[in-house]
Amino acid sequence: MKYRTATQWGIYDVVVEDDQIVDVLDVALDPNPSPLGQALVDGVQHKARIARPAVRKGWLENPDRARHRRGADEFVDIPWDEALDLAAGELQRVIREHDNRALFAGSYGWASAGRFNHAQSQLHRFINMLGGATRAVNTYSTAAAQVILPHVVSSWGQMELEQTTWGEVAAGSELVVAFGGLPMRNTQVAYGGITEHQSEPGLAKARANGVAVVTVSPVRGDGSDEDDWISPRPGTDVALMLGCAYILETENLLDRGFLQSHCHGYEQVRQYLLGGGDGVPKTPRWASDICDVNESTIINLARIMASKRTFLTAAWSLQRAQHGEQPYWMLITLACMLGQVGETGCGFGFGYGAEGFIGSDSRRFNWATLPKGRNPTGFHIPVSRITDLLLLPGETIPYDGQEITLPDIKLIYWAGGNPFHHHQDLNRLIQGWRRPDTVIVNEPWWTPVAQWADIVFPATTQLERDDICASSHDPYAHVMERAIPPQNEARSDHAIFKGLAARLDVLEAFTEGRTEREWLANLWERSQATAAKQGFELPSFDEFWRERKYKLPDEPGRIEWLSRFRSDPVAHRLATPSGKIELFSDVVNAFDLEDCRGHASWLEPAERLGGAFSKQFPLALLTPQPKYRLHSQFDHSAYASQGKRNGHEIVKLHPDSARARGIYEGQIVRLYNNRGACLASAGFDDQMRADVVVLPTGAWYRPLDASKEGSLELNGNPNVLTLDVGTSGLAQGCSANTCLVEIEPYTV
Ligand SMILES: Nc1nc2c(c(=O)[nH]1)N[C@H]1C(S)=C(S)[C@@H](COP(=O)(O)OP(=O)(O)OC[C@H]3O[C@@H](n4cnc5c(=O)[nH]c(N)nc54)[C@H](O)[C@@H]3O)O[C@H]1N2
Ligand SMILES: Nc1nc2c(c(=O)[nH]1)N[C@H]1C(S)=C(S)[C@@H](COP(=O)(O)OP(=O)(O)OC[C@H]3O[C@@H](n4cnc5c(=O)[nH]c(N)nc54)[C@H](O)[C@@H]3O)O[C@H]1N2
Ligand SMILES: [Mo]
Repeated sequence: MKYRTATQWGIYDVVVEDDQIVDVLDVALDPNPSPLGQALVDGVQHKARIARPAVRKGWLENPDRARHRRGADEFVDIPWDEALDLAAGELQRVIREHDNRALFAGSYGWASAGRFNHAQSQLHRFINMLGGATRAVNTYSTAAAQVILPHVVSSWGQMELEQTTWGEVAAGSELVVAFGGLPMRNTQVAYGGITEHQSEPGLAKARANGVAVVTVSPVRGDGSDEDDWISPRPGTDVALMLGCAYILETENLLDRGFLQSHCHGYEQVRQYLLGGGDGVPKTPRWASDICDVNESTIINLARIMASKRTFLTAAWSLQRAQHGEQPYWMLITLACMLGQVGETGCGFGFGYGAEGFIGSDSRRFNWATLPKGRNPTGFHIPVSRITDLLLLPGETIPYDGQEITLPDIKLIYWAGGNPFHHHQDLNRLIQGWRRPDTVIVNEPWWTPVAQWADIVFPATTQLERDDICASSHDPYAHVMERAIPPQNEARSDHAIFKGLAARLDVLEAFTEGRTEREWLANLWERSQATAAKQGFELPSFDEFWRERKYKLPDEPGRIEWLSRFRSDPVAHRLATPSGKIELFSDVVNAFDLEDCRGHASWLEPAERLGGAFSKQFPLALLTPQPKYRLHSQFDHSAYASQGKRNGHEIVKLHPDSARARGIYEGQIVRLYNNRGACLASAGFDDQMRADVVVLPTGAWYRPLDASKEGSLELNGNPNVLTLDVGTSGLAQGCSANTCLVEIEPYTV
């Protein structure tokens, strides 16, 4: 039998014989399907599945919960009823003895593409009914952008969903300058699902139309071999951009009219460029010393950008670093100086090599989601401040003009994410993670977050339940069919919370008396109502389920918001205080932060090549998204093993820096700094900076000895090395790409 399913990386048909998944097939709808689907073949019915509810032995047996043994303890299996009783009792106790803020239920993570059994949404709905919890805002992906861009130009939602399309780039642009490149491996993925992978064909069409691409990245592979390649030190793009801006200003290659009519505060930027304030003119020479790109290359880049119809774009990775607000603000500043913002295919945009929906022109539609209610505590932290939260109760951190005082967390509930994948400086996380009384996790597999919990509920995967995939950036909705029975004793996330809700007297409120199937129909009906308001009709739920998919009608011609703004900046004023693009923000300036000033600036990070700590740790570590999986998902599958050798993730390094360290290809190496150490297998790449190493994220955290602090990590999880500081007091985003290491052959 064939069953339709949807993942965060595409739509597939799953072939099942005798309740066993035997094959996964691409669907004809997708012009460029992702091979990531193959992970489902062996990854779902796998010995890594959690068979039945489990409780950590030390937690059960000790009044103090033996918290120091969390992650290093054995588990005992217990029946569902007992496990639910224990978890419900703990939730009740913590709320009674402390308050709801002592629960942390941010539960960041991607989980499955299903609308209904979206683990995090189910958790949030459930916990809100208990009086709420401490939650988290923004994402690891784009936190710095999400906070800075509304001050500068517009909401992140608009930036993501309504920006320049590939078609417009192909039609209107001559030159794309891509900071961080356009790594097509990442466009396999799109949050909430993706039907037609359009990025690769879109980029190919632009190239075929004669659009030239300059890849600005420490790694040439982020672009294609035919592109010009400029390779700055990681984390120094702002200096490079400032050097270009200096040339535009001093050679008068800029559009002063546009800066006057459409932008606020260029004068402050100009003074900064020319050396006002700090007395340092931001010359190409100055920039070159920081970013290690030739002065002449910087000058040429500025001149060529000014002579072409130019589109400037940056990967999301640039803002996933300390002071990550700055490269985005500076890129916009540079584009405004060029004066082409709002012209077809020109100006600026972000993330064209990040997720597969960026740059697509498909209709956007707000599909109904599971109603989550209101969080009565109203309290949240910036998502990547999780360790600060756990470790530093009572301390106050700045965030976007506010002050947040961190509560004392007694219970963590995580469903659908993996902090031992996503968070930085895992050895520091572990110190915090061992402080609360209780950690409860829903997981299908014995992933690290399950291994580091006290009460573990086995969740079904999407292939063991019905669901709907429908994402606001994809024109299709799809059925996600139950293809196999629940494995062992697994239950859906909804059923798990239903079990808890029954014990905590919120069953009726939580389920509203609906079965899971009735919920799916309810979601569909609410989307029908939205469609009716927009003047079109969705088929009935039964018809949708029979047809297994539905495509939105095409949208009447789209006009890009920035081209509207260009044509009339008064009638189409932006939502910024001045209504213009704010190259200087009075609001941000008034926050009086040292690490995010009133205009885009070069700010020294805590560590970088050619700067702090580079003598001791002379290699910059980049931790991009993995080609062969989504984050840590299906790391146990045969498909993901292509990114590994002998069970270790492959770290890419330049043959020259390998040779200088006596490392041969395929050797097991140890990467280390003051925060931690991990093993990886050496892979060579001579098309990258020799002082950079690349270890993709996603290998399951596996310490040699979990009972020891700072234990060597064996699989190649780079987050034992990365830096855990906020991007700045403005956004407090994730700074993963600010990281120096040393590397050596590993000998036991
Ligand atoms: N060093 C470094 N670190 C990074 C990044 C980086 O660039 N560098 N990138 C960051 C970014 S952008 C992101 S988005 C994060 C991603 O971090 P996460 O989203 O936390 O990573 P995932 O591996 O997708 O975690 C999803 C978890 O959900 C589980 N799961 C899947 N389906 C279900 C289900 O139906 N029910 C339940 N209960 N669980 C399910 C999976 O087994 C998995 O453990 O990582 C961040 N971390
Ligand atoms: N296959 C796959 N695709 C994915 C994901 C996945 O796990 N697997 N995850 C998805 C998610 S959640 C997200 S948020 C997006 C992330 O999308 P991005 O953040 O854009 O992707 P990354 O792979 O982290 O980084 C892209 C490239 O930026 C370069 N780079 C890093 N630092 C610098 C720098 O300082 N300067 C310059 N010039 N270049 C730099 C690196 O060489 C890297 O290859 O990807 C999505 N796509
Ligand atoms: Mo992300």
